[in-house]
Amino acid sequence: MSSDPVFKNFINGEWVESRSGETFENRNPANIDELVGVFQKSNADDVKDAVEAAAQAYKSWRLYPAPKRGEILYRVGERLLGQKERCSQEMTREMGKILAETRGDVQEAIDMTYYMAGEGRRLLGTTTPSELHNKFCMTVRQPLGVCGFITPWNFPMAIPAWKTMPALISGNTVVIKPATDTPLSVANMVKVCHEEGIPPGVINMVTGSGGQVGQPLIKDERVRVISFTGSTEVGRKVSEACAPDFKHCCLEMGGKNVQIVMDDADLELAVHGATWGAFGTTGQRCTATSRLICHVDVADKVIQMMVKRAESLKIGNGLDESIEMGPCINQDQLDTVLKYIEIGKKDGGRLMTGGERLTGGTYDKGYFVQPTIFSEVSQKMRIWKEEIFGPVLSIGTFRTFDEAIEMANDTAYGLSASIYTRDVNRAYAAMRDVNTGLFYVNAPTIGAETHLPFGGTKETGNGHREAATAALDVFNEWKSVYVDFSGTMQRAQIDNQ
Ligand code: UN1
Repeated sequence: MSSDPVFKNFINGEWVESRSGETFENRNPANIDELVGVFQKSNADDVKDAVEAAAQAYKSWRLYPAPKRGEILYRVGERLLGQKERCSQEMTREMGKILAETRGDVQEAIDMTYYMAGEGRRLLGTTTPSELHNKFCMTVRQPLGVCGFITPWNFPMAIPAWKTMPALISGNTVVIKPATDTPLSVANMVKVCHEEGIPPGVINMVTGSGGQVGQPLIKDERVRVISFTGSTEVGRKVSEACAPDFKHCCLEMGGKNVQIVMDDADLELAVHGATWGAFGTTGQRCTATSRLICHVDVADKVIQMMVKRAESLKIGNGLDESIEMGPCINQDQLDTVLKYIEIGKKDGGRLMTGGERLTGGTYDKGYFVQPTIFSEVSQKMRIWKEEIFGPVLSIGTFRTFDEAIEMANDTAYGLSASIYTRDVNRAYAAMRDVNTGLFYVNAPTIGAETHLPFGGTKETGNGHREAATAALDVFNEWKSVYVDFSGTMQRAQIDNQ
C-alpha cells in the first residue's frame, strides 16, 4: 500500500472517499518530513454509511456458520503472516516504535486471529440439568449486531485485532475508527480481511477525529456495543455517551503500573525487566512500568544500574535495527512528557537521568525525549499518581513487604503489576493482594499474551476483559434455553417435588 499515499475509508466492501472530500496527513513521528499517507477526514455522514452497511451485512453474517467464519479468519491470519514484515515496517513509519516491537504488534494481531479462528469450532455454551422431569437446559451465545471500535495508536494493529476478531467470529459486524496517528495499520488489517473473503459490510473502517467520527459512532442507535481503548478521561465520556441507550461498552484505559523489587531479587533480571517495562514502546503502553519500588537495602544499587541502562539505550528512528527506543507519537505527547518532567522536578523528585528533549541532527525532525528516571518519588507527587504515557520512571522505596503492597495499590488504576523475588511465599501473597487485572512474577509489567484475559481494575476498566474467551463475553449475550420434552405443562419452582 505504500506506493499509493492516498488511503480511503472502507465501507461495504469498497474503498471510498469521505463525503466531505477532506483529508488529513499521517507523518512519521521519527521524521516529520516523511509523509506516510493521506487519509480521509470523515464525518457523521461517512459513519452513517458504514453503520448502515454493517447493519445490512449483519443479517447474513450472523447466520453464516461460525466454523466457516473461522476458516476465513484462519486465512486472514495466514495472509497477515505473509505480510508481517511490510506491515511492521509501515507501522514503525507511522507510529515510531522500533521494528522488533512492530513485528510483535503484527504478531499479536496474527495470534488473536488464529485464536479466534479456532473459537469458530467452540463458542461454547453449557448444558445443565433441569429441576423438572424430561426437560433440557442449555446456554447459547448470540451476537449483538453492529460493534463500534475506537482504537489507540500505541498498538495500531494488535488492539484493533483484539476487538475485531472476537466480534467477527461471534457473527457481529464492525465499524472501526482508527487513531488519527495510526490509520495505516488498521487499513492493512482491513485490506487483508477483505482479500480473504470477509463479505462486504462485515468490516468497515472510517478514519478521522474523535469528534467527527467517534462521537457519531457512539451515538448511532444501530451500534450495540462500543469497545474503546484510550485514556481514562476519554473513556469516561464514552461511557456516559453510551449510557442513555444502554449501549454496551468495553473500556480499556489508563495504568500506573508498578514493579516491586524485593531484597532477595535477582537484581540484574529486575533491572532488565524494568528497563523494558519503562522504556519499551517509549513508555507508551497502558501496561508500561511507570513506578518502580525497591526494598531500601537494594534501592541504591538498583537505581545505579537503572541509570546506567537508561543512558546506554540507543534512541532514534525505529527502522534502524540497532535502535532501542523510538520517538513519542506526536508533539502533544512529547509536550505532556516534558510537562510531567517539570512537575516531577518541582514536586521534589530527584532527577537521576534524562529529562530533556533530544535535539540536533535528525533528532530535530522527530519527537524524541531522553529516557528519564526520578528517584525519591513520594506517594503524594503527581508523577507517582498520574499516567504520563512516556519514558518516565518514578522510583520509590519500602522497608517491609506489607508496605510494598500498600504502595503498589496506592493508585487510581489497576492494570498491571509485577514482583521480582526468589521467595515463592511473597510471590503468591503479592499475586493475591495487588489489585490489578494482570500480574507478573519475575517478569516486567508488559507482555500480555492473547489467550489470557486482558484488562484492569479500578479506573483502568469497567469490568470487561479483552482477549481470550473473555472477549467473547463482550461481543455476545447469553441466551438461556429450556426445552421441555415431557409433553406436560410443568411449572418451575412449583412442580419440582
Ligand atoms: C497496551 O499497552 O495498550 O502486554 C496494550 C502488553 C501488550 C499489550 C499492551 N501485549 O504490553
